[in-house]
Amino acid sequence: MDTLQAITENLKEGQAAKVKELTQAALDEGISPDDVLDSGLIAGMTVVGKLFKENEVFLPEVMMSAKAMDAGMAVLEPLLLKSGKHESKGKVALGTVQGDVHSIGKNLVGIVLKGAGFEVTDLGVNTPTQKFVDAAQNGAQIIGMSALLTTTMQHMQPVIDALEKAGLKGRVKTMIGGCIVTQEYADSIGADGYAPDAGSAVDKAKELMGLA
Ligand code: B1M
Repeated sequence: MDTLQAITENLKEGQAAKVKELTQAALDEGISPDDVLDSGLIAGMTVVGKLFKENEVFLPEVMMSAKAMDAGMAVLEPLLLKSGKHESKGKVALGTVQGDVHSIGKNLVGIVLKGAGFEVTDLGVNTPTQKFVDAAQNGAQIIGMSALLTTTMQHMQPVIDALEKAGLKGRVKTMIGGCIVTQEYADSIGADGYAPDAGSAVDKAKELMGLA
């Protein structure tokens, strides 16, 4: 088994300390941070998601895997941020919508946006509509919303409506994402942008700031 496979396997087993150690080992072997992320950590979480859907693993195991993912991400974060020390490309406020506590994708998008030179404010998870509006009033140029549940994606539209009501819709752009969100859904609720993954979120944010 190579190191990336070992990361995937240990993430599946929820072995946080081992995932952390193997993430460092993969970097020491010369594997790029992007490959460790995609082919080690995200690959592992994808397997966990599939097993969860098929009722082969349950919530406690998924939570252990999420902790292991965080442990690996903590090793990668400084490297993913490295390229971001230039002048600000814009201010992004990022939150997981109300009722939703999934944080991993949102955190990853935040790290990659920071790495690309954006100033990112993390609004956290289970974020009420007003908190997004406050962030926009406090200078955020892009409001980013993440949702992973079909039941919580419905909280995205009220944020867009509230921004409009506060007279901010023209000045502030909205970007949405999460594994159940689609471009069609973004269009249907009047979001300015949608991104299927963290890399595309950077491209979309640049486009929304008129930098692309
Ligand atoms: Co939950 N969960 N979960 N879960 N969970 C999913 C999302 C699910 C698809 C699993 C399944 O059934 N296969 C399913 C949702 C089904 C649906 O609604 N259609 C589900 C469910 C049902 C639930 C609960 C309801 C289970 C229960 O209680 N019975 C519950 C809900 C809790 C709540 O939020 N109120 C729940 C709980 C949890 C845990 C707490 C155990 C844990 C989260 C821990 C944490 O985040 N700290 C968890 C996890 C880990 C998952 C899975 C397995 C993995 C999610 C993840 O982190 N993926 C997930 C199954 C899956 O996705 N395959 C599942 C890795 C991450 C890098 O990807 O988040 O998609 P992702 O982010 C990507 C893109 O989507 C995109 O970029 C990211 C990076 O590439 N992106 C954006 C995300 N946000 C973006 C924002 C942007 C742009 C791009 O712009 C702003």
